[in-house]
Amino acid sequence: MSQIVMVTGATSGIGEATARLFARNGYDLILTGRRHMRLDRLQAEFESLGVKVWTLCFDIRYRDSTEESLRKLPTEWQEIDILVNNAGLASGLNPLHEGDWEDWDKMLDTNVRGLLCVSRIVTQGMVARQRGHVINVGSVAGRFTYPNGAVYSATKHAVNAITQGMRIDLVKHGIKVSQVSPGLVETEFSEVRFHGDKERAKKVYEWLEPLKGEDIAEAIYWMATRPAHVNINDLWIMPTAQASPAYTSRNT
Ligand code: NDP
Ligand code: 8X3
Repeated sequence: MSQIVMVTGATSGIGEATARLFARNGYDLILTGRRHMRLDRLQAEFESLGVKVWTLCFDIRYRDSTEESLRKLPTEWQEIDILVNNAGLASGLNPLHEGDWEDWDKMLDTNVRGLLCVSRIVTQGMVARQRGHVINVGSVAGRFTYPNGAVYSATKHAVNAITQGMRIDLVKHGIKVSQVSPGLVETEFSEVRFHGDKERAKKVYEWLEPLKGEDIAEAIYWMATRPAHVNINDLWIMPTAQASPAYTSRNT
């Protein structure tokens, strides 16, 4: 029987690449995001590979709709084997004293509260079955803070703490908990961070070769396919041209 993988934030970037890699390898997929047309397109693409797909369109910031979507999963989709907690974003890049309340709410509600809500619900089923694997998408910003990134960084430090805490709480139930912590990955991340300013977003990846969503997808897939007795706690992955969040080497 094939395993069920749920990827939150599957409509672009790392989540989309992860979903595509699992689909190519024959896993059944639950895909989430807010952009339903993209979810429909991915569903059609993956089903053409012979893979079963269920899509859930909801905003992870709202607990009621998140809970409702997950609780309404048809019985045959409820036994999630692997949860990839990927949905997340940065919004704004400002010194703390100039921070925007809305940006802060978006980041805290998506990256921390949203991840917690999905994890609580999905791991209840994993505990009942005494098996499962949760893979959280953290960031190098979960270890280092960089100028103007205090709040995004705080949310990813929280993901790091939640990952460690979940691992402790779930170890006696045979559930694996892993984290992948990427550096610069060229996705829609910077466009979202700069509120749709494509030109400014492009500059983030100029004069160096950033990671691609596929690079992180490969790491996630590798973590998910280790033998039963092996858990990968955390993988830090940066482009060769990046030494820390704020230090890169650019060929200008
Ligand atoms: P993208 O912007 O390309 O993808 C973000 C995904 O998250 C989209 O599928 C989006 O779906 C989903 N998402 C965002 N907000 C919500 C929400 N409120 N409700 C539901 N889904 C939501 O960025 P990345 O692929 O780069 O980001 C994926 C993860 O990787 C994030 O957690 C990010 O913090 C992390 N990361 C990214 C790095 C980078 O350099 N790109 C580096 C380190 C970590 P939709 O808009 O359809 O809702
Ligand atoms: C995204 C990585 O360094 O651009 O989590 O904030 S960084």
